[in-house]
Amino acid sequence: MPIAESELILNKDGSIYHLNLQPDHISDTIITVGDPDRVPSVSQHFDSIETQIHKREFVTHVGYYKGKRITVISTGMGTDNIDILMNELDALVNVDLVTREPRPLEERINLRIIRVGTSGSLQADIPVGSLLASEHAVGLDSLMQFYPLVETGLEVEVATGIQQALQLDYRPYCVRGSDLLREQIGFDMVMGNTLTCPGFYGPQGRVLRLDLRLPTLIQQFQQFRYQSAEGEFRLTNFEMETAGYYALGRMLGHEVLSLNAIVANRATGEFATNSDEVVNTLIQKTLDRI
Ligand code: R1P
Ligand code: URA
Repeated sequence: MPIAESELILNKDGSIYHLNLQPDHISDTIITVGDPDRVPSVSQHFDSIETQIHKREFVTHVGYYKGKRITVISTGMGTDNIDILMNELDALVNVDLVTREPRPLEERINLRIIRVGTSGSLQADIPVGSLLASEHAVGLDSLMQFYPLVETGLEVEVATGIQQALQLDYRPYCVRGSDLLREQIGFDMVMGNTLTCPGFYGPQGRVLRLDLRLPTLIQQFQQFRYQSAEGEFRLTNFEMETAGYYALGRMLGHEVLSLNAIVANRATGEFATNSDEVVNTLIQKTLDRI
């Protein structure tokens, strides 16, 4: 059955609705960033740029880095945008946009997707300026209320432990990212477990003028521990997309890694004075290792 026009929406030129891209814009390795202005910070290192396209917050440059074809795309903020990004990227490679039929299993393409983003550390021993690779992500957002994500026993136990510790009305979801990509690209970085929040202020425990429903949220996340056969699990950092990437990556069959430039430390109250430099170091390392 072809996918209906209302479900798989194409623009007049045949490009996919939000990303505004055609299948030949997609390389097998994709770097994603939140901030549209970070796309040129990545592509400035390319030997050549063959395509530049944008629509809304989705800015895309396609080019070559040391002979390797790379697509870099911005997503804006939040897992709602990651739902759009991951579904449309997957459709570009795994659905025939002319017949609107999903490709047969044996023709499916597995992408490698690497998020290069900023993040706030929860732990005093992970200072600003650190580079952190997310081993697991815990989603506090609602995206997985709408998909049948299968979690491992450990993931369910961690997520349930967090729900109980914070007395949340709902169970967060927990997903491990790509071990392969983490070992290849993040091998010398801090290994972390990332909390993906549906906001930057209240959901990350920031108080400006509004009181919080969970006033001790930061301390409870800092202190949360889960003992497993693999060792002690602790939560390390806050951001707003990783769990959505990891969950949709698992369900769609793509390898996904989230890399974090730590620009804030919520335990010490610091913000990096050189945040652009930290992000640029992460970009350079990522490009050299993919
Ligand atoms: C918040 O300032 C934004 O920064 C982080 C968060 O995940 C959120 O998107 O990532 P980016 O720097 O990639 O946008
Ligand atoms: N991005 C976030 O989501 N939180 C921070 O503290 C810093 C960057």
